[in-house]
Amino acid sequence: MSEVPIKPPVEVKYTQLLIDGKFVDAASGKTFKTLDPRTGDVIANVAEGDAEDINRAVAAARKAFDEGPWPRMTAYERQKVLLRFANLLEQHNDEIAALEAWDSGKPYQNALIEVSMVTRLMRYNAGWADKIHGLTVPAHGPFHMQTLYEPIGVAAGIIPWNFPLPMYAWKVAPALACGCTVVLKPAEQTPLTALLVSQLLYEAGLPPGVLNVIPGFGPTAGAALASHMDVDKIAFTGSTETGRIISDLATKSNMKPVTLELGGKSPFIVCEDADVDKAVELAHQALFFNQGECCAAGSRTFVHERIYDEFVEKAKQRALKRSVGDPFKEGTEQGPQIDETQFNKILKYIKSGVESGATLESGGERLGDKGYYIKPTVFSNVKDDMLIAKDEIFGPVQTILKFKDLNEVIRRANATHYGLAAGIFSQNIDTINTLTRALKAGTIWVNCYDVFDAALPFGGYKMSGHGRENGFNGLLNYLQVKSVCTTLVNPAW
Ligand code: TXE
Repeated sequence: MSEVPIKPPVEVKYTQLLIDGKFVDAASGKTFKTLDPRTGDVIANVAEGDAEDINRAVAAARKAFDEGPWPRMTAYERQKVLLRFANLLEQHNDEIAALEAWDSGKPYQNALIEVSMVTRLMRYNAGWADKIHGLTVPAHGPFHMQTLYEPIGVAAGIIPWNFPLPMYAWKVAPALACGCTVVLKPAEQTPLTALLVSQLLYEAGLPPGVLNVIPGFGPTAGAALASHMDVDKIAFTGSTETGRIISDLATKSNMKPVTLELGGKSPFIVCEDADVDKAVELAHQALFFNQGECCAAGSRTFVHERIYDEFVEKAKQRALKRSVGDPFKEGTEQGPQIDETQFNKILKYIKSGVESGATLESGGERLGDKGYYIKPTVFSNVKDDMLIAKDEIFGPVQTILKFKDLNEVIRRANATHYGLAAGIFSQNIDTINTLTRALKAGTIWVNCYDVFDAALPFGGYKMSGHGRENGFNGLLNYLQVKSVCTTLVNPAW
């Protein structure tokens, strides 16, 4: 492990589809370009999977599930493979983080932290492998009743580009721990690390076909996966619009169960009693972390009227100080946005914020003339009905809203179709308890934000999705519960 971050060009070792344990070209022979968000330059040409490749991958996963050995290996054997993989992640963490930072634009140091989160997540799920077991159930009658937990079968994952490795791990780790086989489609913007780490998983001893990775586009490869009759379960993270499509495809094909983790417009509520400096810093991180490309971003900063003006001035000063630049430069807090589409979408929202009468306190434009950098942007005097307060911007744009009392902020915070997360900043236990219970969101962070843990379930209320990932709840997505009832010949014994 080097102390100096590896800088691009990192060697791009794998650019093909991974099917049945081997790297192969797409059946069509087609490739697509993955780009460096710092410049828009091509990093590599990657095999472009489509429906035919999905068929090949699902067939390999099906065979690996139906004929084994993976689901029939002892849980302890499966656990050992996953633990060896976690060790390999640690040994290769520089290389993996550098490739991730290059392909996604996130600061290298953050990518390094994500590799360590993924390592922990692998170990956590590996730990469950030999602890998943059913119950003996008390019967009303002369029967022996029991439940068996069985792997659900071939599990599919479709993941986004904002956290390519954590999203990979959220789908792959519980599925493998339960004994499922997997077909994964990474986002077209960030296909590289999924291929690199999957090769490490095979080096750790995964049998052929247990994990298949098909880079490609949503409407082709993704849709083929969601509608495949031989896929038994699908998990998706991405936009609410695409989540709806995937849900429809799953229902219209074989009604496979779907886990959806979708968009958000999470409130971050700064109460009257808050230490303003601390609240400003946390609200800043809650929004600007990962270039603002975060499903859980605290993207509606509600501030009590008594401290509102001071908060706005300090939030502006903090945003002006945020260091935006090359993800590989020491101290960089914010890299470029992922691609031109997201870059233009964010600039459009900024324009709409200005046009709708919000006050632009800082930023509001691109930084430099190369790549997809955007200056940290702060809007004050934001009203609930403005687009910037309603839509998921998914960029470095903080919107600060004023509130007077608790009931009002509860009503306004909940007045959204989303319900992924919420933040509370207060020292008052009664205020905290009231808000914690009243806010309709899957995760509530109190005096902290963006704290994720392999053991803590994550997922959304309302149109932020359904199902939970992580923790034991995450494993349940990949298990069937079978009830077995056997007649007792001699119930007295
Ligand atoms: O997302 P998509 P996009 C939000 C965020 C962002 C917006 C659009 O607001 O600005 O979504 O981003 C695959 N069938 N989030 O267009 O389309 C696609 O190939 C099957 C929030 O990148 O949801 C990729 O692998 N699959 C989010 C994945 O879906 C399809 C993270 C995500 O892409 C498909 C990312 C189809 N028809 C964006 N169309 C979060 N919750 O964290 C696309 N895909």
